[in-house]
Amino acid sequence: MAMHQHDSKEFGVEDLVLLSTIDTPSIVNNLQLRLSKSRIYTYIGEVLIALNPYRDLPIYEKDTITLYRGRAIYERPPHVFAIADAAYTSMQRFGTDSCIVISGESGAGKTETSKIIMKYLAAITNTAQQREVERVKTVLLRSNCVLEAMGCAKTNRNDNSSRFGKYMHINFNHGGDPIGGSINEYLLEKSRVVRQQAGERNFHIFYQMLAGLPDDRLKELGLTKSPAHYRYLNQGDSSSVPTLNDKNLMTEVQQALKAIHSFNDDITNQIWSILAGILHLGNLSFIDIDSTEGGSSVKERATLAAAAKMLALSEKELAEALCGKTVAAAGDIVSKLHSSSEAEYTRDAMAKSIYERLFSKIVALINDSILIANGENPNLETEQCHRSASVIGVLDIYGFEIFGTNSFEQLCINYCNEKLQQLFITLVLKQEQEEYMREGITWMHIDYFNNQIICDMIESPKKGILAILDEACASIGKVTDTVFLKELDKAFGGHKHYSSRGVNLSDKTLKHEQFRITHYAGDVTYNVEGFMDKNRDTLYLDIKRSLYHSKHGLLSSLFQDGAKSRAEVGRRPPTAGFLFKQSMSALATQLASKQPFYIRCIKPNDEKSARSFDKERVDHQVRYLGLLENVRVRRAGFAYRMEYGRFLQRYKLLCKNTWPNPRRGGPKENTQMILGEMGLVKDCEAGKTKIFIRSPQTVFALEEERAKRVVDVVVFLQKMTRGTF
Ligand code: AD9
Ligand code: MG
Repeated sequence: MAMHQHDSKEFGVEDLVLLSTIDTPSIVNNLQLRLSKSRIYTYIGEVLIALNPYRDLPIYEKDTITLYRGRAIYERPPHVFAIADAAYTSMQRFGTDSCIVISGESGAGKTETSKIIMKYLAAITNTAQQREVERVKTVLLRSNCVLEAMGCAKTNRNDNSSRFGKYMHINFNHGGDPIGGSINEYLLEKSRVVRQQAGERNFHIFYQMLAGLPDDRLKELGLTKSPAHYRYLNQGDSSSVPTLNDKNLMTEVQQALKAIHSFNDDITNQIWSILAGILHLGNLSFIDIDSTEGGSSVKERATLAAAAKMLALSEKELAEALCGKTVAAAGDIVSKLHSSSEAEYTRDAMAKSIYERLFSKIVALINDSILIANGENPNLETEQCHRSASVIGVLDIYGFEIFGTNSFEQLCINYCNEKLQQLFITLVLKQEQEEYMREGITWMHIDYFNNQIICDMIESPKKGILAILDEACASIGKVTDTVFLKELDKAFGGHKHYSSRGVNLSDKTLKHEQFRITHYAGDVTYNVEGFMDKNRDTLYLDIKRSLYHSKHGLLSSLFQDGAKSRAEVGRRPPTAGFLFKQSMSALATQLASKQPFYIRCIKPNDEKSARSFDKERVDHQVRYLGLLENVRVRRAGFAYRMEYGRFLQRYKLLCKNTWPNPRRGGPKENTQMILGEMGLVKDCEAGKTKIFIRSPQTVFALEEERAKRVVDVVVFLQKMTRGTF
């Protein structure tokens, strides 16, 4: 590590294992000191900690890229480029698939970090400027703004909060150039399409469309410029966000769509009309029909016409789909009319499902344009460059979050974060343990909080929260959210991480319809209301069928399942919770099969401020991210380790027998020779391929001595060239 003790006084240590006192306050102080000097990155071994600076720093330019290209992690100050380069190099050198897992709570900087990684990988590849590789790179980079427009929203935690999880796969050929890729998306928070809490917005794209489409286009779509006009956009009362320029972003989205060949003008226009249709739907309301049969009718006829036009349905078809449904009852198929509140529910279900499916379709279209079918990209010309040799995966998910009201979506999001934390624990510990074993060094066990217990509480088959929820949803009869809560109480009454009024009546911080989970990252109070409905996620077949029969090509393609026959009406599809659990488990398997690199993002304050450092908030994150344990495990007696070859290269000038070149022996012998000369042997242990160093002081001693000698060497060389020697 190119670092000196006096530097560390001024800027803090670059690797937390080098701290002289290992405790949480020292970690927090060190991070604070570094942030105050604009040094937002710090290591724990090869794990990168990234503080959100909440301002643009000039540290991602070309010259910085050059600085990090092809360098080992410890050769340069901590940086996300170093991690990206390590992932790339390990992939290229050893052909191993690697993945970069970015975690941290909402607003900590995951999405920004993932973009920086993509830019770095794009900048260092395709030096030969091959056309197809360039195209793949363009899609990989440009698709992001489309995904953000459709899948991010302003929340009370983050102006650009990811409301879906994203795992991006990039395929590289043997030459190390990106030749394809794919994006996996995880559970979009679709309830946002119809409902937003105070201070929050719907997905960016709606506001961008209203701000950015020319007036005549808006007119064709039947839209006005003002978000306040739409129920689906005005509930949060926060339609303009100072940090977002919706108009400019719309231009960017349009340009990006143009650059991705699977979106032609026709598809793009169809996307706008579907989105316009959703906004019109949101403005519909219903009145109860005063008759013995019950039922309801649409109040705003003009809005119905506008919605029907955008969705290419007749007004009658749309009204019927919203105001009634077909049900299977005792083997018979009967029609049932909706009350006005049922019709409102149906309207929202329709809007949510259209948006959700449109989002998945857009991801699929992006994937189409960079797909590697059977390991080959058909667009690539030459044989040697079209086979995928290896892969880098970048994971950017929604961060752990606590809102005023937390529902099923927050449970899924927080469960996803639990899974990642679990993976971090097993992989980081496993890797360390394996390294010590491989190198023949004795391993010392470190105690840490294992969140497996919380993962189990949520996902355990039959006994977990999601299983209990599924059971409640599958029961016949009047099972309500409250009944579901009672079941949870029964199952988790004595559980350390669970609480509710049912199990602890005296806890007045909870309401009767709430339960609390003590997550690894903090306590979250969930409101059970709507849990069952969101988990069931039923969309009446009538809705699917009418949208399938729409004349709107793209819309109809989203509802292929609407082609099913009436006989299939009664069949129950898998629940949202079940599907999410499955996708999380697949993701964990996927990540565990790769060489992982970790980036832990930290949010320095809740005010999105470039100047404030909220010690308590950072302290909390440091604790739950398990950074202290991470440092301890990493040190487990050895603060530092380096391959013999590297060590020799860096420190050979410290010993006359190795400078300028070793007289005899291999890197291992010469490493020991240097340590011997410096009197540091006692503090080190020799592994098979690496030297392990116990205390940070030894590294400082080596570095300081090296720095002195480097000056001597430079003076020596200068004298030599000037001939004054
Ligand atoms: V969420 O879980 O999706 O709600 P993220 O993704 O962790 O969250 P995001 O990357 O969106 O957070 O960062 C939030 C904001 O912090 C950004 O919009 C930037 O304004 C700011 N940010 C984050 N990282 C950086 C950075 N490296 N440089 C400058 C940054 N600004
Ligand atoms: Mg994000």
